[in-house]
Amino acid sequence: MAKYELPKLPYAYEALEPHIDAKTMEIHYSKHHQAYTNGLNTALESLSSELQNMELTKLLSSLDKVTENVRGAVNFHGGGYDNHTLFWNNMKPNGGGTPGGKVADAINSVFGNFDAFKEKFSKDTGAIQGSGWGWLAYNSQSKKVEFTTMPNQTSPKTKGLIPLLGLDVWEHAYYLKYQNKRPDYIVAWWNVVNWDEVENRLSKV
Ligand code: MN3
Repeated sequence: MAKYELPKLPYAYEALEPHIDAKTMEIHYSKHHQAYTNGLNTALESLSSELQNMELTKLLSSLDKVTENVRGAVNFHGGGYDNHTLFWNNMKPNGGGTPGGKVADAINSVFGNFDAFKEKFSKDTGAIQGSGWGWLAYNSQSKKVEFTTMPNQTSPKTKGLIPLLGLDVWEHAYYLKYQNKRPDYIVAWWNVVNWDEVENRLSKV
């Protein structure tokens, strides 16, 4: 059985300062993401070899095939592993601004304009009760992008959606710097969004 490994962080812990502080990045990546990685590997041990060798995206969208006693663990740790991998890469130093290209077109056609999208994403992600994520995702049925929130570590892939841009609003993602002020973290986060990566993901759907 292949073991998942913590993927390399594409920049240094302090690279997203002042918007996301180095200590938060260090703990988030080296402790939390590592824990999801370990949890996924442990959960996989009790699966059939067919499921063990299934590509993670496919596994997350086929949770009904996973026996009930480990389904929750695969959903949580598999989602956590995948979500964070996407998250590190959909941020970069000196990011932010507004998207161009296909992403701009896709957002404008659904939300009207970028500001309306940003407002909805910020407000609804900020309003998640407890832990979860806000996502811009591609729906291959409607062939449009959509905004969705997901609880805990559940991946948008479990709903057949292709994640394009994710925002982690678990307290571990912001509490050291922003304490209870989740909306301030969200405002700051837009400054590190890597729109080139979002464009890259959309070009592959
Ligand atoms: Mn997290």
